Amino acid sequence: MVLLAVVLWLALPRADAHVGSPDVFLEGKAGPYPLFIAIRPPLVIPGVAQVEIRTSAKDVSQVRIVPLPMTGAGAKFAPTPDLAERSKDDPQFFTGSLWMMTSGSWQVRVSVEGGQGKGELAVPVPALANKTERMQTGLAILLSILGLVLCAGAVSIAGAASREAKLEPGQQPTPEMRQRARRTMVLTALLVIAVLYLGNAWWTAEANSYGRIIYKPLRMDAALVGGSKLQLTLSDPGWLGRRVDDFVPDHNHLMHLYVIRLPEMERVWHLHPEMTASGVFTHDLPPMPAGSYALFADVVHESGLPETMVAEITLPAIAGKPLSGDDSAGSGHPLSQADPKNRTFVFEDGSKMIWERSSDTFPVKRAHAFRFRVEGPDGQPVPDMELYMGMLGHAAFVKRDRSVFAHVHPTGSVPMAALSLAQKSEADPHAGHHMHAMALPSEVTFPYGFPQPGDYRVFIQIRRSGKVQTAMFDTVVEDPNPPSPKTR
Ligand SMILES: [Cu+2]
Repeated sequence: MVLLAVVLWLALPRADAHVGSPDVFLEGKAGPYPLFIAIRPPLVIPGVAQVEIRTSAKDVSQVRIVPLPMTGAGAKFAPTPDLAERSKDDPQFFTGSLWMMTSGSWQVRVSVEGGQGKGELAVPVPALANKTERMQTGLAILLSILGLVLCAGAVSIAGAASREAKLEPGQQPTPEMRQRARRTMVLTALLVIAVLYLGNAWWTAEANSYGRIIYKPLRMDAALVGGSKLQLTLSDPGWLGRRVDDFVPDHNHLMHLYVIRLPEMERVWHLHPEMTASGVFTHDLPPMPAGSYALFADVVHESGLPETMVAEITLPAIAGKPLSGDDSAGSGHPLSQADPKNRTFVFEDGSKMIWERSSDTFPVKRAHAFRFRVEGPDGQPVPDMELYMGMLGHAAFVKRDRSVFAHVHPTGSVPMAALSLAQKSEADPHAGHHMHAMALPSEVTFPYGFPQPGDYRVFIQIRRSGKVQTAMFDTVVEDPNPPSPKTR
């Protein structure tokens, strides 16, 4: 019977605000203190989020953390913050864990005290129940055996009681007594089955009601209309009630769409469809070759909850309109020629982007500042970097099998729209990242951590002298404990 329950607790497919990348990475400032924050939200709600905070400031005396809903009354009344624990090995590294009690759009408020006074930074964290925890197989087998023993025991105790309870010591039961005992045992067995059946029904009802809060991303259906117009229709597959038209602009666009050519991922487009009807986004496609394309569309709800919708479309050759506005395109080598050791991407104009990394592979889940440097054909740092949609760069980390997609900025994996919602009190949440000076640095960093082992392609976009340039790199993310046959 416990086995039945185990079958009911099926793990559902994972889905996240990005795709397959639930952890939140943020680089920002709490007042004068620069922080690099990684938050790993729980996979089940209620559950515990793990918080890691690194600061480059040496004079931090304490760090406090507290979870709050992003919007509504709950956002105004903060409970008492917890003290984050300072690492014994590294005095600039703090960790903590926080309970997230309900599903939805949350923030973690980080307060720092130190030699330069106080500072605060709010980190948006989508808390989404992503799955039902599955019972461990060993435990399930053990409980099943114990359950069977218990049921058999109940039946045999009832039989023995009805057969022998009235016997004097030493006497043998009569055939009628044995007959009655058999009847009792049959009745008891029926009763036990009835109890198990009702218990199972109750369990199923509980599991189903939890199933309703398990996060399901918005559905996106892609179609080609009128020869060259892409139409994306959003619908809610049923998850806690959610609108398909309550989006807020994230660096001036309601939707950021990555179009990646399949299967080789050698072409990429970063487009910005407009909402032309409730839940319907359209865009005039640029010239594109016939083929299959993966679509990853980022939006941010009014509540600050970010979502990435996924679709695939097969297109004929599109004559299309030239790219305009913030739209951009890039091309590189096909995946079949991927070289994870290659750290240099050469642009058409002879300038290069260099991925500054100390090894060819990365450990899974480790928070890391990914650094890319741009140099001219002469090997000198380029002097003409510009902001592209308010950012020094845009990165997309995509696993080859497409089970991971994360659109990351120099501030981190949190969409700017959600970040500014969380820092309502501050005038400019990303002050440190908007460079006011004329010359921008010729390198860009992205805080991120690969969520799963596997082969990844990384797309980096920058803008120089009015032109967007796209670099492509490949890397391998290693599994520190590959699954052994013993642990499943
Ligand atoms: Cu971006």
